[in-house]
Amino acid sequence: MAHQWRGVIREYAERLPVTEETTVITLGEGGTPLVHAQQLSALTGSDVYLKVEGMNPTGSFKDRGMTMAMTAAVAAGAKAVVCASTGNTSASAAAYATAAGLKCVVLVPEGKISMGKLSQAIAHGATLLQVDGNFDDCLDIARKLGESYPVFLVNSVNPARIEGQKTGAFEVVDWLGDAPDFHVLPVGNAGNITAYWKGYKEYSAPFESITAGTLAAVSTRTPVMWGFQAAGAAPFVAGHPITEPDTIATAIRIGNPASWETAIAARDESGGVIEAVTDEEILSAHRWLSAREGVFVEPGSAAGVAGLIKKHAAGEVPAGKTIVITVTGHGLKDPQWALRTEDGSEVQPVKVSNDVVTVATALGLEEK
Ligand code: AN7
Repeated sequence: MAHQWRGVIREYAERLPVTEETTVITLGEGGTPLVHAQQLSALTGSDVYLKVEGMNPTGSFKDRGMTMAMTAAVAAGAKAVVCASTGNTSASAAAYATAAGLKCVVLVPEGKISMGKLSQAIAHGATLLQVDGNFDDCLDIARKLGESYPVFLVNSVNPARIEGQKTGAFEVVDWLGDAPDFHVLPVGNAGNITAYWKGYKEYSAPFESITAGTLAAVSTRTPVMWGFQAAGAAPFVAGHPITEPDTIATAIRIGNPASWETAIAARDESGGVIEAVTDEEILSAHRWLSAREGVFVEPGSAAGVAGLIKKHAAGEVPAGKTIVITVTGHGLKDPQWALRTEDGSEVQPVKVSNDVVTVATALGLEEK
């Protein structure tokens, strides 16, 4: 019989800090498709898969962490939650706070979040404040609010978020039967690279199960982690925080990542890299995904694919490997980019009169 996915907490309860008594706040997140990317596989000679996180309830990977953070907020007796966000965290926090019956405050950088994400936060009834500053300024304020005021912080500095997000790695291994050789993903605030690495490490070690005793490791290995930042917002490449991050990929327009040390650890322990891709490379990968793979993502989500294509061009992608790329958020979050052609002009749909012959002519079709 078909199995209804129960959300990441119930699916992975034993590996998360919850008990049977925990009140679980879920919208059914996780269980997202691992799509075989035919054209990227043909390009590289490796088996390339896309973990399509846009299929989560609010359209991004943030939901995996938010189910845990909101569950923790309820357990702590919180009445209100707060987050800073480039957009996706706020959309997710607003939805999960609604499901939990909590008030939600979101701080976003003025003018720098996409309309889809802004609309989600408003739709779910969050109190949204546009701060005259960037994401890093917003996070600074959110942390201070969490410390000194009666609001519960649900940014990824809250360890519950990382716990939830590590389930992405579990799903990849459960689906492939082992860890991939490489895991590629965009890096912004660096919570996700931290979480995936944690998940992969946990799955590669024996596990003390409460119900079943000591279980063997699920995977035989851990992947090499490859993270990619936008060139104008690449503090890990610079080696220090950036005060004025800038990129069209607003999701990852972050100059001072909160999970700095754990991201460096993921990179170094896995023998991986964190490198930069330009906005042009991001938009080109965005176009590749939609036009060649059939997967529509938001620009920031394409940074990992841009990185793989760039490294392939440099001769640095080995053939015959298994490569998973997390594409982090849905294309409908920020759809305007698809309507720009490669030379930067706007796509204009062709207008025709209401008549089959005119339409056939416009299509270059001849009558059979
Ligand atoms: C689509 O929503 O930081 O490196 O406030 O929305 O874990 O931060 C979003 C980040 C990648 C980077 N892709 O992940 C926020 C926020 C998308 C994103 C990232 C984000 P992290």
